[in-house]
Amino acid sequence: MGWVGFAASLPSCCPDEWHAAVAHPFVLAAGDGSLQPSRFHRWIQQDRLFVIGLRAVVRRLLATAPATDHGGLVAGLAALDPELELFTTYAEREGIELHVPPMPECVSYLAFLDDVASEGYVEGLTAYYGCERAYLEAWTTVRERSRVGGPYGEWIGNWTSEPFRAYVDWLGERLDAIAIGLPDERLDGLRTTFAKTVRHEVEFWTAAIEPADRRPYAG
Ligand code: MP5
Repeated sequence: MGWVGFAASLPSCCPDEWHAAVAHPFVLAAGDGSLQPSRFHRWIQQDRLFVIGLRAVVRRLLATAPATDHGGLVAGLAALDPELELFTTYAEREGIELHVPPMPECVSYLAFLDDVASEGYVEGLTAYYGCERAYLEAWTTVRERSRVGGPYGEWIGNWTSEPFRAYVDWLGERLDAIAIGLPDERLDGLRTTFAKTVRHEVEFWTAAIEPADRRPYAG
């Protein structure tokens, strides 16, 4: 067996959380088209707010990034503009209200990412990598099962595109390049950060699929 890089090894350090995130009932139901539109709309509202917050997190990462990582992160930041457009045009088309307050799970996930980014670049990069890798893998899983032209196809396409996969792989390479020089205790801390990130992903999906009547704040 070949050498497995640090980034690639991270999911196997928290297998239960990872499985819960990448095979979450929300994303599986979105993939086979059985997800109720009201649940999907709720997630659209919240994920848009998440992406807006994520922009600020990436800017914070950029402030401490080594020169080698600037160009890639700037490109990643720029890719969020068309993604936000996709949210807006979809919401207009489907009549989804975008002026809603963020759900607590959105607020706490963003606060976590911001805290981690303020600890240091490699910590922030680990969490950002976990956030993006979880989306890539979750939507890739459902892509394989989804009906062509299902109701949520454009979203599946957004997070399974070749450029997106290449970006997530690049983040992993940058993480590996730094991790190789770190002591074991520090690597253990990064594994914990990754696992916490994945737990936030699970909580976000779960909050989006829970019945709206139990969660009045999301509109
Ligand atoms: C992503 C996302 C992926 N949109 N929402 C959550 C809750 N986690 C991860 O990030 P991006 O920047 O949209 O690819």
